[in-house]
Amino acid sequence: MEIRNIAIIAHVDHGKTTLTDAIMKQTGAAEEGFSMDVNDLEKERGITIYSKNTSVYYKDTKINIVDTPGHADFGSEVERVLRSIDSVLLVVDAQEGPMPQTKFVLKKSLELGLKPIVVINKIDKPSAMPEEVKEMVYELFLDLGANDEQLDFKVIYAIGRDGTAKRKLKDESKDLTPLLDLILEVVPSASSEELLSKKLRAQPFNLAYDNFLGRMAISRVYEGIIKKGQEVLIKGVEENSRKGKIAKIFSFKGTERVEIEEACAGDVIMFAGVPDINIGETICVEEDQEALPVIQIDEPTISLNFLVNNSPFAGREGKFVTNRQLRERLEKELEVNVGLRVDLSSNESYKVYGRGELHIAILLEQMRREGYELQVSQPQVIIKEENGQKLEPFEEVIIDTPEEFSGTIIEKLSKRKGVMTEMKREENHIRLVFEVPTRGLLGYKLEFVVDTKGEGILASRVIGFRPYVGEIERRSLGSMASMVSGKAAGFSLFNLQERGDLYIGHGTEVYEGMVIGSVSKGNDLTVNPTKGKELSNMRASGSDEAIKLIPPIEITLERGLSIMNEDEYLEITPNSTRLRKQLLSEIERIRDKRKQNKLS
Ligand SMILES: Nc1nc2c(ncn2[C@@H]2O[C@H](COP(=O)(O)OP(=O)(O)OP(=O)(O)O)[C@@H](O)[C@H]2O)c(=O)[nH]1
Ligand SMILES: [Mg+2]
Repeated sequence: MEIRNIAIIAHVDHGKTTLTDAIMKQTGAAEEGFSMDVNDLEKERGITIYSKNTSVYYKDTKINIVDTPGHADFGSEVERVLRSIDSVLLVVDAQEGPMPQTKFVLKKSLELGLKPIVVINKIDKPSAMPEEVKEMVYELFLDLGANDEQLDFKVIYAIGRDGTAKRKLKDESKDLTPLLDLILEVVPSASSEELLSKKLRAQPFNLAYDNFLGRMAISRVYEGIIKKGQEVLIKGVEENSRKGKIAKIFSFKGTERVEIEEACAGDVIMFAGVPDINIGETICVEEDQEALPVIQIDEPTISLNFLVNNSPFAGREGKFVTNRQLRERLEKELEVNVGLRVDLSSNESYKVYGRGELHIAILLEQMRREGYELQVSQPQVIIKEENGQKLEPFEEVIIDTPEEFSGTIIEKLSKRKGVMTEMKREENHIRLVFEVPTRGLLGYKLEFVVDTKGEGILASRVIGFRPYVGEIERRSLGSMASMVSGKAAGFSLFNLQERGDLYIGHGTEVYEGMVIGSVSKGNDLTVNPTKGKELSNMRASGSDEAIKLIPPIEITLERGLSIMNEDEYLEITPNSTRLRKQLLSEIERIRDKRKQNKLS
C-alpha cells in the first residue's frame, strides 16, 4: 500500500487540530465531534500539548499525520517530529498571518529540506486577507533562505472548521478533497521496492507509556520490515549497540492503536519490548548497518525543586502525599516527557529541569488532577558553563501592540537586558522584536498584559544559550504573610487591601506563614488577616460603612510560578494552589535573614 507521512505545523491556535479532526471525519477515521485534543487539559485550555499520530486512508493510500502543538514551550517536540515525516502542512491564519512559531517551524522544515504545503486557513474570518497573507508567507520563505524548489510551494485556502478547502480563492468547495488530492500529488511516497528489500532500519521519534507494556516507541520504519518477536540491535549515541526484542507492534487507525504482526518501510508504528529505548536511536538487525542520524533533544532552560507538601494543610485533599509517591511519579514522567530531566539523587527534594514555565505548569496540573500534593520552589534559569564561559538561555520575543504602549515595553525590556532587533509599523499596531535573556522574561509576561491593557500579544521562544549578560534587576514585590492560622475576615482584608493585591477573600482558611497577598511598596509584611471588627455597645455615628472588598487575584499555577519569591514555595493540592513562606514563622525568617547577612 502507498504511504504518505506528513505533519501539521503552525503557530498556536491557527487551526491545526481542527483541520486534522476534519480530515479524520471526512475519511471515516473518526466520528462527528471527535477531537485529537483528547487529553482533559488540552480540552480545557483549548491547546494541543502533546503531538499525536493518526492514520487515515484516502484513495487507497495511507496517510500518517502528526498533529503538533503550536505553543513555543513545546517547540522541541515539533522539531523531532519533523525529522520523521516527508512533508508538512504549514497552516497560517488568514487574518493574523505568519507569527513567531510559524517562523520557527518553517525554518526547521526548510533546513531539513522539506517542501511544505501552505494552508491559508480561517478564510471565513471577517478581516481575513488570504492573498496578502500568501505574500507574507512567500516573503518569510525568502527570508529563511528557501531554495527554488521550496519557494515554488503549493497553496490551499481552507476553512478548517467547516472542513472545506480549495486551490484557488474563487473556486467552489464543499470538502477537503482538494487538500487530500494535493497531498497525494506532491508528498513523496514513503515506500518503494528498493526500501522494502533492504535490511530493517527504524527510528523512534516519540515515546508513549502503557501500564502493561511499559515504554513504547513511536517510530518510522525507514527500510525493510519490522516483525513481532524479532531480535534487533539498538544503536544509540554510544559506541556499543545493545540487543532487544520487538514484543508487540501497533499501527494507527485514526488515533486507535491496532496490533499488527509486521510493518513495512515507510510506515509509522509504535512498538513495545525495549524498556530503555530512546528517541533518535536506530533499530536495525546487523552490526555493520549504519545508525541513522541522531535526533537532537533541546536542553532544558529552567529548573526548580519538587518536594512533598509539608504545609499545615498537607494531606487534606490529596491521595498521594508521600515522598516515595512523588519520586515514583517523577520517574514515570521521565518515561515519556522527553524534554524533562529530574535529579533523583537527593531524598529530600527533586530538582526538575524543563523547557519553560508552561512545560512545568502542565506537569504540575496533571499531577494535581491525579491526586498528588506537592510543593515547588521558585523556577530558576539554568546557567551553564562551557570552556570557562558562563552561558544562559535567550529568547526571541515578538510583540504586537497598539503603538501607545511601545514606549513602556521598550523601556522595560531594555532594563531586562533585551535588545530590540526589529520595529515595524503595521496597519493598526506596531511589531517589536527583541532578543532577551530568559532570566529577564521570568515574571514579565504578567506585567506585559497589564502594561498593554490586555491588547498586546507576546510570543517568545528559546533561541539558544549565549554568554551571561550579568546582573538583572528583578523587581520582586514584597509578600504579605499571615502571622496566624484561622479564617480570613472581611474587615481585616478591607484594611489590608490598601497595602497591596490580595490573593484570598473573606472566609478563606489561612495558616501562619501563608502568603495572602503582595505588598505594593516596600518589603514583606507579616499581617493578621483574621481579625474581625471589635464588638462594642456603642454604634459609630452614621452606622457601619459598608465594606467593599476588591475581588482577590486568583493564584493559578502559572501565576504562582511567575510571581513567587525565592524564599517561598508554591503549594499544589488537587483543589488549591497557595503561596507560602518556606519558613512559616516570622521569627524563623528573621533569624534566617540575619544568618544570610552574616554569611555574605
Ligand atoms: N473562524 C475560524 N475559526 C477556526 C477555523 N479553524 C479553527 N478555528 C478556531 O480556532 C481555534 C483554534 O483551533 P485549533 O484547531 O485548536 O488550533 P491549533 O492550531 O490546533 O492550536 P494549538 O494546537 O494549541 O497550537 C478554535 O477555537 C477553532 O474553533 C476556521 O477555519 N475558521
Ligand atoms: Mg492543536
